[in-house]
Amino acid sequence: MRIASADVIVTSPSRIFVTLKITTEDGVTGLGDATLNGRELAVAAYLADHVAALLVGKDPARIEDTWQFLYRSAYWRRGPVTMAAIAAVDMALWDIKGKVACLPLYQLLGGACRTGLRAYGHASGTTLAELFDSIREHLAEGYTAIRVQTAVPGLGPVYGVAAGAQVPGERYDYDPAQRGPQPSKEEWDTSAYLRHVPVVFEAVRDEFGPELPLLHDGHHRMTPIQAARLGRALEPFDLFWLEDCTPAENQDALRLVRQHTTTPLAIGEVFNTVWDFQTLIRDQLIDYVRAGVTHFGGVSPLKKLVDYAAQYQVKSGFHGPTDISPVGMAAQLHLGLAIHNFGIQEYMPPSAATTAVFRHAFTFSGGYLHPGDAPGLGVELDEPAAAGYPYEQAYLPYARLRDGTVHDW
Ligand code: EZ4
Ligand code: CO
Repeated sequence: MRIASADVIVTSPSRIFVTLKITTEDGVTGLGDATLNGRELAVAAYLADHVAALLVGKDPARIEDTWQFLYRSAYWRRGPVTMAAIAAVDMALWDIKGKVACLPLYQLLGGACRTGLRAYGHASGTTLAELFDSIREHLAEGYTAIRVQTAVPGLGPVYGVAAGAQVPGERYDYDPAQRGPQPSKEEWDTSAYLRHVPVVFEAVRDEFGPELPLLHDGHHRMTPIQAARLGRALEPFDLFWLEDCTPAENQDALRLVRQHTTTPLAIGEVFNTVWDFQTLIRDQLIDYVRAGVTHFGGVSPLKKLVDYAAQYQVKSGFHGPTDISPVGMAAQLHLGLAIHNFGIQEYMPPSAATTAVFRHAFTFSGGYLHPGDAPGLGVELDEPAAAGYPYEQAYLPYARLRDGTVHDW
């Protein structure tokens, strides 16, 4: 069996998704997610202009060899564009292998280690009352773990807080990218944030009790000593994790944070390879890896990462906002079901429009996700429906301090 074609589909139902479809000579198709929020067309061009022709005529069964060929033959390694492109190929080939074997991907990865994947949802509010309502809505939907983000007094819109009333059934949660030719500007003040977050968690614990697992995303905003201070201040409120407390480039920053706090630490949604995690895992500076299958080169390298992490009792917390398409989400749900050191899965339900384009076998019920038992990834792309949502430019916001200095968003 040989690969006959590789096509790139860009569609924008509720947000932009880039999908690779590989078709074999005997008509089996595999899907891969290549979505890179705010830089989608760069990955589409990488695939269409440089990778598609390299795949034609190759054996789709040789997943690891194809991965190594794309990673090493490009010479210029790593980076989000390259690794999202390779990820899409890897996922599509796993999808084909599963369909040929008539097995869901998790069976090829060793079979289920659990009955379902515990998910956490994103609660947010500009006021405590709004936040409490949002937490209650998530509990009513079945979530058993909740990420808590709020506005900061004195600042305008900030990361993680739903922008306003959402259309019921369309999207109930926060999608940071906004359509238009320019990224929107948000104001930021880390001192105001550090004063406010412990107040919020104390109020949430008072209202919801000690047992509900709570998470928080610092979104790369703090210096190491600021992160250490926040981690320590949050210890009485027993967080499941504090995520991305410092910018991702400097792995040693986490050493300083770790020396000061027992709040569990999660990092790495923007990481592209195991090398970004090497020191963090080996020196036991974190508790959860936040890599997502789409930005980490696919299922094959993510499996290697979690196997390495397992030696140090570090668990998975795969990145799962809606800028991972249903194809990418399905792929990492199969992996999460099959690994021993699964931690938790971030989940924002795809909108009705997205689900109509990407018909998926995975389910969310009673707070738990399951990839389903359809062969391969269990996602079918409705191409006519996808064509009804052409590309519309969108960018993530960015942040400036009060004096105008650009800050990590
Ligand atoms: O802001 O994926 O934990 N989740 C996150 C996400 C990121 C988006 C950026 O595209 O931090 O919501
Ligand atoms: Co995050």
